[in-house]
Amino acid sequence: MEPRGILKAFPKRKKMRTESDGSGLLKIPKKEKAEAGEWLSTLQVHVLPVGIGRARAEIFEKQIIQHGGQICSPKAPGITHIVVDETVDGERALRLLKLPQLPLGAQLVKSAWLSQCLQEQKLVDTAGFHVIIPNRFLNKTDMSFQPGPSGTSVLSSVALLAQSQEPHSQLSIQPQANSDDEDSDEEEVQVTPDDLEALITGRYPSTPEGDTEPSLAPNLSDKWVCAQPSSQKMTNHNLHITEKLEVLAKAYAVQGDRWRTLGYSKAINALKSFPKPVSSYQEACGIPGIGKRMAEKIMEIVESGHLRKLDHISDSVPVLELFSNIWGVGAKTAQMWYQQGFRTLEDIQSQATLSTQQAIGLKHYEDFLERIPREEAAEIEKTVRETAHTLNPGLLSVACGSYRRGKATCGDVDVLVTHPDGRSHQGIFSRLLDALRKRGFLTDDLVSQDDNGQQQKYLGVCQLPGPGRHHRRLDIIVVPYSEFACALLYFTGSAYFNRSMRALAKTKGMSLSEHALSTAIVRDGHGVKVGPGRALPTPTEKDVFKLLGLPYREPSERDW
Ligand code: DCP
Ligand code: MG
Ligand code: MN
Repeated sequence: MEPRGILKAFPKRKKMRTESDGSGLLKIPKKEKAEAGEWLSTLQVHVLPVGIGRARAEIFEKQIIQHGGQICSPKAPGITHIVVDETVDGERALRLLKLPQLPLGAQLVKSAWLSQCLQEQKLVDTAGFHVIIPNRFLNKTDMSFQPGPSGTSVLSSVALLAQSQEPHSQLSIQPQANSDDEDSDEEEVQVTPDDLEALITGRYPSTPEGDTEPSLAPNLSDKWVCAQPSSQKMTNHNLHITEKLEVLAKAYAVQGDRWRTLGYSKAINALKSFPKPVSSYQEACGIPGIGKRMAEKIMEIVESGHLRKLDHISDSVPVLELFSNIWGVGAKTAQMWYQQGFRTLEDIQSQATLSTQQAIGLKHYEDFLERIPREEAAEIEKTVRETAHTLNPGLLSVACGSYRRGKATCGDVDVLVTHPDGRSHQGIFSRLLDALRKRGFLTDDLVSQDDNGQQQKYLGVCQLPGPGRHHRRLDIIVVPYSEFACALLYFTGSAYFNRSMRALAKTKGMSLSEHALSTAIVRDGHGVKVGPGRALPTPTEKDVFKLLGLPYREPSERDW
């Protein structure tokens, strides 16, 4: 097996300069001093990650801190706002927060409020963003924070309340200061509100700049990945730079620093699509998505062929990457294991507590890291198809994902199953899996998901018969024929292509999912969906492209 990424890039580790801080992580930027930009300084916020997702919650928290606010526990005295996902109602929020009632002085608000604040770079009125709490959960002395019929804001009084109290610094998550750090990361990554928006809404613009204008511009093809054939992917004129930045990005990723990972990814994408090798500092700064600190790093590589920062990557990084490569293990678990003193897969095998999925991931560690030759992927798809045909010869089975995009090797095999009569797909899911198990083809199950509308999804492990066969990751989805085209489009990807297409749909007042392309989506003033819209008839993928005003792209041209 070919080792991946950091393992390969860093055969020998040098000692990390900032190791003494004991965190084992890359340096953390100094907290910016109080400035005019601290427009959230009156806030003490708790962000409930449920529904929002850990990544977004962390970005919210960092933004709050960056703009002078504080992050606190839900029970902290002086808490001003508890931010929850749109899908979480008041009662559930309190249950999840383990609060008997809303704390005195606190408001329970939807995350859209925070998004809006960050987007507008100011404290936005919470009116219209409150989460309704049943009366019995309200703090009796504090009924005022329930949105009144007039919808008037109580924000200013909350702000005053917060100001009148001592800061609860022990509760806030402050980035650690690193006083002797002359090479601080401040401003190194440029993450704009557009990036936040991209993360928040899943809208991902094709340009590194983050052109999110909802225009139907004639130069559509310049702006959207989904409008361009991937064969026209530009040559990367800055490979010598991006390959180094990618190592850093990966290091941040395995350390769970999604913020910097995002910033670096953005710069990398910008460099990759820049039409010439970057040769000056001014030129680098002029590229949208690249700030001064990043430009300095770029110039260091251009001028010296090296990036000193790479010499100071924590010793933990290759180990974290080793652990993160176990299927089902994320940055959090990897870090926990590192902190518990584990350094090798043998340590994990013998001492770590593993979930069922992680145990399967560990068992097939090497196999899962290896890409599947296209021919073998075809055999796997054929096995699924033939087994499906023993249940019903009319079933349609298509290998999607990277296979359908024509790649020479695939990370896994993604098989879509449906039936053209529109109903015979029903009940097939479990029968198909049973039949595949009976043949000894499926060896392990990772996820069986039944609750995605009418679609069912299975993630597991298979092995073709005969000697020397590896265990391979297999994904199967069973979908109703009415959703075939959108499911096929989704499952063919790439993921980046999908994000672009969904974002484009949104700008046209439509919504694209693995189920349907819908129109007349009703959104409130904050871009939050309030009505489901009407599913448009899309018998084929071509119809989806057409309805979005896009030229049709063959699967091989969607390989962004
Ligand atoms: N997908 C998506 N968004 C994600 C993950 C997946 O839209 N976050 C869609 C697009 C992918 C398809 O599902 O192409 C299959 O997912 P895979 O993870 O199997 O990705 P690929 O098949 O594209 O690549 P690989 O060769 O790594 O399997
Ligand atoms: Mg795949
Ligand atoms: Mn897959």
